[in-house]
Amino acid sequence: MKLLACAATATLAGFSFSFFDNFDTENGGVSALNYTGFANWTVSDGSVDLAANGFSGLSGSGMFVDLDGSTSNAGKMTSISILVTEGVLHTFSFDLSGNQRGGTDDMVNARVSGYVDMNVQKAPFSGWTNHFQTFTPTSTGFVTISFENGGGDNLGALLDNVSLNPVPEPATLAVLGLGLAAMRRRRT
Ligand SMILES: [Ca+2]
Ligand SMILES: [Ca+2]
Ligand SMILES: [Ca+2]
Repeated sequence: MKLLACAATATLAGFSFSFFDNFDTENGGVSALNYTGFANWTVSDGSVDLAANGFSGLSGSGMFVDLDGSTSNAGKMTSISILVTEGVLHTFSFDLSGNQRGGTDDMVNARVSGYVDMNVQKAPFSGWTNHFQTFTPTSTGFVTISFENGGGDNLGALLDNVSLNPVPEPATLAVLGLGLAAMRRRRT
């Protein structure tokens, strides 16, 4: 029985992987057109720009991403692989701003492979807003996050603060696991 309790604890404490990126350490804090040097992302099918605080009057965001780069072909950003656990509620969240330069509304497709497929429309001069969706994986394994701006006028919606986390947070789950183990011990 004691062995079983330990196994339960280990499983619950195993939901420790989470993803967060605010882009603030990219490229030494310097803007870059058609940037591909991301720590956690690859860019395909076009380009994106890395933008710094002060870009088009935006402040307080550190670095962020213009989802339509400077090659007249908006790129697709795909994250590194992220481990998700079967049956555990996860929250996928990101901040998106209008392009702050004009033109038509931008349409952004945001995905977590296999689980989330969101389309967000951003008016050019709309400010930062948070978007999120929860999902429960049907199997334990790796997923990727992706963002793709429609069009190719070099004026893309702006992206920051991307996260994917289990709910509740890993620390809470570990405590829960310990509590469960204690309950089982008391029962024997
Ligand atoms: Ca940032
Ligand atoms: Ca651009
Ligand atoms: Ca655009």
